[in-house]
Amino acid sequence: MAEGKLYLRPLGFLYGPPADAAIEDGLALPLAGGPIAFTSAVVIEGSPTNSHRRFISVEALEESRDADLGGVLERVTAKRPPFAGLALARPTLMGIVNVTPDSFSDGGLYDETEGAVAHAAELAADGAAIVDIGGESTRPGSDTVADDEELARVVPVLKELKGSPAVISIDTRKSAVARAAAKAGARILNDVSALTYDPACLDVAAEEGLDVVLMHAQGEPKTMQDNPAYDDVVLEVFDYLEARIAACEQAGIPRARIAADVGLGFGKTLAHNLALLANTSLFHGLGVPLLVGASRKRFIGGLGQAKEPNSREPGSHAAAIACAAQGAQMFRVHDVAGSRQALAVWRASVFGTEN
Ligand code: 7PJ
Repeated sequence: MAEGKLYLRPLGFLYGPPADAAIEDGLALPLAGGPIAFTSAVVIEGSPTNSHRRFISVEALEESRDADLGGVLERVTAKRPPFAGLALARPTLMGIVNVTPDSFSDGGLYDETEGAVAHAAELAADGAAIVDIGGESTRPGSDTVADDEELARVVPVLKELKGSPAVISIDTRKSAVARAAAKAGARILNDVSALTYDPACLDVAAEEGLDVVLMHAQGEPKTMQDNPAYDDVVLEVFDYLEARIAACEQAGIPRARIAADVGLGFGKTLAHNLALLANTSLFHGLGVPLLVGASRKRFIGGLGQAKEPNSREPGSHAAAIACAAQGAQMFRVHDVAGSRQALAVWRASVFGTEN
C-alpha cells in the first residue's frame, strides 16, 4: 500500500430531505457544510507518482476516523464562512466582463468603458452576485499587457461601478492593478496565477483586505497549451492549491477570504479537464469555497462540436451543473441569465422544492 498523504473524494450525493435524514442516521456527511450530503468516498493515499485508492462508505469512514483521515474529513465537511460577504448557500454566479480592445470598434477607450459598465450592470440585473472585470486576456496564446495599459482599461470601469449591487472582482495577475482596483472599490482579487506571477499581490491582498480566488495554471498563457503534462493532474492541482492557500495565510490573508479554482483549460488537455471536472468534490478537502470556470472553453467546443465560443452555452451549463452537483459553490460564466436558469431548474429538480 502506498504510504503518504490522504485525499478524500466524496461520492454518493444526496439532496434535500434524504440528505438530512441520512446525516441524522450517521449514514452521510454534509459536503462543505452545505445542503448536499455524501454517503461514500474514495480514499486516495500516496502522492501524484504513487497512489492507492480504496472505496469506503461514510459509516466505515466514521469508524476508521484516525488522526490523518480526521483532518481531511474536517476540511471536507466544515461549513464555509461567507466569501466576500456572499453566503454561498446556493450556486453563486460571477459574470465575466472583458475590457479588452474590440477589433470591430474604433471608438477608443471611452466606448470600451461605457460598454463594459453597461455589460456589468446587465449581468448584475440578470443575477450575477459578482462581476469579474478583466483587462488582460489570459486565453491560450495571449500576450501579456503592460501595467499602464491594463490600468487604463479597468480603473475607469471600476470607478463607474461604485454603488453597483454586485460584488466587484478584478481579474488580474499584477499587484499595481490589484492595488488600484481595491482603491476603486473591488472586493475580490481573481488571479489566474494564484498570486505567483507578481508575488507582491500577496501583500496587496493582505493590506487591502481583498478576498482572493486562487486558480491553478501550468505555464504561461502564451505557451501553456503546447504540451501540458502531469503525473496525476488531480492530486498535483490539489497539492498546488493547498500550498498557495498556505502561502496566502502566511502573508496575512485569512483562510476565510480564500476560494480555489482548478483552472480548466489553463495548461490542460481534454483528459486533464475531464479528470478535474469528475473529481470536483475532492477539492473540498482544501477547506475553502470552490469556483469553476468552464464557460465557453475550448474543451466544450471539442466535446460538443461547437466551434464558435458563443455556441457553447448548453455545454457550459452542463459542466456547471456537474460541478454544482458535487457541491461547487461559485461559477464564472458569460451567460448569467442562462446559467441562472439552468442551475435553478437543476437545483429545484434534485432538492424537490423551489427553495
Ligand atoms: C478563468 C479565469 C477561470 C478564474 C479566465 C476564459 C479565460 N479566472 N479567468 N477561472 N478563466 N478564476 O474566460 O476563457 O477559469 S480567462
